[in-house]
Amino acid sequence: MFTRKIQKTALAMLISGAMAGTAYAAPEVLADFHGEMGGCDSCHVSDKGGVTNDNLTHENAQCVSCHGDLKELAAAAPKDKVSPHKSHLIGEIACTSCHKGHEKSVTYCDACHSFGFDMPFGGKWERKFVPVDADKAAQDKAIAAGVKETTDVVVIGSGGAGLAAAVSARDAGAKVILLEKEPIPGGNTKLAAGGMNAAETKPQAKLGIEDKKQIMIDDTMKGGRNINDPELVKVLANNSSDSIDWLTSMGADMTDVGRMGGASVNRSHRPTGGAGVGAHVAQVLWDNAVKRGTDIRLNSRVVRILEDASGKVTGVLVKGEYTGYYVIKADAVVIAAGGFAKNNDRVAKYDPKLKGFKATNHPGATGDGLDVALQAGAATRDLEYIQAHPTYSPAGGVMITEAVRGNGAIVVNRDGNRFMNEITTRDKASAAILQQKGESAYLVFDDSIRKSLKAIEGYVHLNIVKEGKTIEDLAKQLDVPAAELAKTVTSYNGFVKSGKDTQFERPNLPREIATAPFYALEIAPAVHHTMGGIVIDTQAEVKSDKTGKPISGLYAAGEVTGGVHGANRLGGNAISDIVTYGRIAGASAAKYAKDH
Ligand code: FAD
Ligand code: MEZ
Repeated sequence: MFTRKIQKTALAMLISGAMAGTAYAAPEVLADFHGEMGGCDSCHVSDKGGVTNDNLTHENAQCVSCHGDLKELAAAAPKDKVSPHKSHLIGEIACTSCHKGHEKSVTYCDACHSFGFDMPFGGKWERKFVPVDADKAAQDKAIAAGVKETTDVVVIGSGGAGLAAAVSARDAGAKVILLEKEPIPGGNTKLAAGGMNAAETKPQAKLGIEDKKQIMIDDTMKGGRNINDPELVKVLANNSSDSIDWLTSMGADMTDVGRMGGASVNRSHRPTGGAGVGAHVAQVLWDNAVKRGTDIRLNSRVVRILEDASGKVTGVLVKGEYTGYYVIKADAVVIAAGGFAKNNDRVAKYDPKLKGFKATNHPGATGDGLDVALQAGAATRDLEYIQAHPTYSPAGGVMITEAVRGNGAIVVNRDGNRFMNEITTRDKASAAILQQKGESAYLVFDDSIRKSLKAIEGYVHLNIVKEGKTIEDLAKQLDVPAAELAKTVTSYNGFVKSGKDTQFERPNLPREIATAPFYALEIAPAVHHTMGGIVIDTQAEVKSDKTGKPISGLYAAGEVTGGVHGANRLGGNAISDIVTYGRIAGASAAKYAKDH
């Protein structure tokens, strides 16, 4: 192994060589630089003829052996700056996710944010969407070459739905290969901030919250404008508290319970102190999938689902980023590839009003899952229903969780006035914001709200939150009329005291905005969730477009499916969906594999 000592020596040689006037070509990419130090062996096992797997396991171990692991690098970073090595991402982040050997390095963070890190040998973040069938001749050739590996169940996607499916399929005794196209696991799930909806749970009981599964069903149907599949909604609500118990039994902390838009009661579960739910749930599922021996492959894109002449699923065609195309034979396949909100061309095709909108999503949310399902003959529904999240921060490139409003923040326009019930459903909130001057607004809160929700610390850390000692001071920084903003806050605090918002009928009024300092940040709607997708039944079986019956061996769960959320998803219902239907899909796929 290339040790830290050798690295230091090589660096010293390079520096002293340069000082002694030795001519080295200026390194363009990391490989040039490492080539000077130790040749190909400093990164690769050269006698194996290149990389050994798409996770680049050996290559990443070399980086760590010289430079230290993420934790060590993060600990060494200056405390007052955003560190690229300290992030909300899950799993063991591979160095090669950002530091590329033979091409320009890029910070993965730039997919959402723009920190302007000084990346050695760095280039600009660019990502062009490549359709799954772009390379048909090479794909056909790989299929003709035959099966490379065999397993019981293939899971497509390492978000919450995929990881839950992998865990439950492993628990049912299946051999599982999980394929993830991105270098970083966790999909949109790792970004989820606000909570996971569940009714009649132990944490609710402990907090004295009275809820009923039937009320969760009614809220979900109403929020979805009653076009949801009612059977899928029943399974969602009726299994939601079991799903909280399941996560808890694997080590999750889901004890904080707050309110999301469109919910009649507090049922959005998250870790203590209101920390982000997604990174926590995804990490717990990841750890449990790893512990159970799931074969997880990153940089591995599924480009086709393979079927026999009768239409029964036989496996998948994978494109390994470094190893190329290969076929995995599998009895059952679970599609858990997420939605397509990050693919604006596709979003605009279904909803032209959203053309050019920013998105809150991770870069892999491009709709591959739908494409491979459509090729396999799956039925789809509700694709035209695409949700904008009302509070995205254009400055930070992040979604500001609804939980900030749930815990008491108000939304004001450039005149300093409220203009809506802050915790109405997202379709209504987004439409109201777009009607304001500048098509954006300000989220205003105080220090007691900040203290109630750990997620807010992330926004402060990103430097996107303005702070004022008084409301008037805050107004000045926002360039909003100070007297008007003060009047708005005083009147809102009156509603909190009386327990009734006579202006906009906001149903939850948790606390006054009265504890200095006061905070605000600019927010605007951004594409957030794609409600439509593959048609499934309550066992997560994928329905055929032709026959309306299940396609043998094909299952789907999570944002890639349609029907659970109808025309408009309620905040907190997606994490509930992916955990419950991920578990069901994994168990169904494992059972099918056993029986066939
Ligand atoms: P994802 O988590 O997106 O995972 C899908 C994975 O499949 C991705 O990693 C993707 O790269 C991979 N993939 C795609 N195509 C392929 C392919 N061809 N081959 C291999 N892999 C592939 N919901 C809530 O309920 N509560 C919240 O608080 C909440 N907050 C959110 C905050 C943000 C910023 C965002 C973006 C969403 C939030 N949501 C929330 C929504 C929720 O996070 C998602 O709907 C949910 O996590 C989707 O889970 P999933 O497993 O279906 O997909
Ligand atoms: O469900 C969501 O998308 C959600 C709760 C987002 C958020 O505002 O935190």
